[in-house]
Amino acid sequence: MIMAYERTYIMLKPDVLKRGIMGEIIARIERKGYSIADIKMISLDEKILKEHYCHISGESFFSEIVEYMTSGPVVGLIVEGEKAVKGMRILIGATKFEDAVAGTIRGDFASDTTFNIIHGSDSVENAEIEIKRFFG
Ligand code: DGI
Repeated sequence: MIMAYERTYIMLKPDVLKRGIMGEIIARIERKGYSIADIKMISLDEKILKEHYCHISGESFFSEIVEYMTSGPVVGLIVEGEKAVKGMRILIGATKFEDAVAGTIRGDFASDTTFNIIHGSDSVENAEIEIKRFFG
């Protein structure tokens, strides 16, 4: 069987630490069979957010995203496993609050589209860019 072992960049947004749900989120990632290759707490600033979220930096809600994402530390993770990029996106769930179904991380924990608690890279190429951006 051809295996597609990948790594992806996952970021637990500030309310994960504030709400004390980091353990539960990481447990779900591990239960799916992925491994945590690296982890660190990071304080973001507007400059790095404009880079990371360049595709939405012109949107009306962007200032709210910056305010949220700088409201406390985030936890950056490198997650590895079979087709981890797509698999993590499925486990994370939809971007919009109303579309995130029960059983996904956002579906079970997010309180709003802005406060959607977790980020996951959307392609293998972006995963490498984001890992470099946040882990150096
Ligand atoms: O890859 P995603 O995080 O699922 O989605 P994205 O890259 O399109 O957007 C980045 C983040 O921006 C997303 O996690 C939450 C926020 N966002 C996206 N669309 C909206 C939004 N926030 C608000 N308030 N309203 C939106 O329509």
